[in-house]
Amino acid sequence: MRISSRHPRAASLRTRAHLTREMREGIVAPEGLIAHGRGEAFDYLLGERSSPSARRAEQVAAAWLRAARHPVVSVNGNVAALAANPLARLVRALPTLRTEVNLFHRTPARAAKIAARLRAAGIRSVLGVHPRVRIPNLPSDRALVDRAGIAQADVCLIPLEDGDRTEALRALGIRVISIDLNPLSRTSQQSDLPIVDELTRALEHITRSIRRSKTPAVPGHYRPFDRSRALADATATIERRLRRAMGEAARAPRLERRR
Ligand code: PTJ
Repeated sequence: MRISSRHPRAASLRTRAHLTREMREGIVAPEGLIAHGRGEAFDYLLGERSSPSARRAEQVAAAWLRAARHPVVSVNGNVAALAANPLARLVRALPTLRTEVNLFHRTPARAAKIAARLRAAGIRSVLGVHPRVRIPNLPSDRALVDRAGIAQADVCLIPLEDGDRTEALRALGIRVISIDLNPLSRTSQQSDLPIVDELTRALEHITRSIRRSKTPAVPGHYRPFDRSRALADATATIERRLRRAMGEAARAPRLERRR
């Protein structure tokens, strides 16, 4: 399908078409399309831009990743399809960051395809294709982790995650940084550092902040972060935008009914 660049939602339509192709290729799970729709709805409510509060969270995330001894980013089908290149730039900016494929709807073939996609983007070492360790008390395949990756992580960046695993990672003492446009999701609510922003924007901001940092990080020293404030800021943004839209709707002239 040809998408006219004059269409007011051309970028959104292109992303949808891309994800649909990636679903047919076996990178994205069918459920990933639904997850994307949910994300888009929240991005719409948040104004489709990174709020000052999200930008602050992204700066602290950069500092935490730099301060970590074993930072790991967890990658699912949607993340590989939407952000393989931004992820590769992040890994180049922070070579200690390990990349691990971790899937909810796991098949060996899908894990291998996603790893190949990440390698093609320039990430040389991709973990999680043959995971041998299980996170305790987690029934889904997301419990399967790599011995050299999440199994020894101290800070884990988890974009588009589910709440159960966020809780399970925290129970292991891992600091969790989430990227999720829904401030009400269990992931955002459970995360140590919830970034309520769109995936590709968030990754670019974290990478930029890492590149700009001048002083070396002190391993194991983490800047404090007010997670409740970050979540309250995001819900306040949504509330403000909805109130404004309701005011505008009330002031708009009614269309005359044709008889
Ligand atoms: O590839 P798999 O098999 O691991 O499956 C991945 C999905 C995404 C299908 C799986 O993790 C899932 O079902 O996720 P959920 O529970 O739907 O959660 C996804 C969350 O990500 C939702 O809260 C969305 O609002 C959010 N989200 C979706 N797209 C984006 C996003 N957040 C930031 N940026 C996005 N582009």
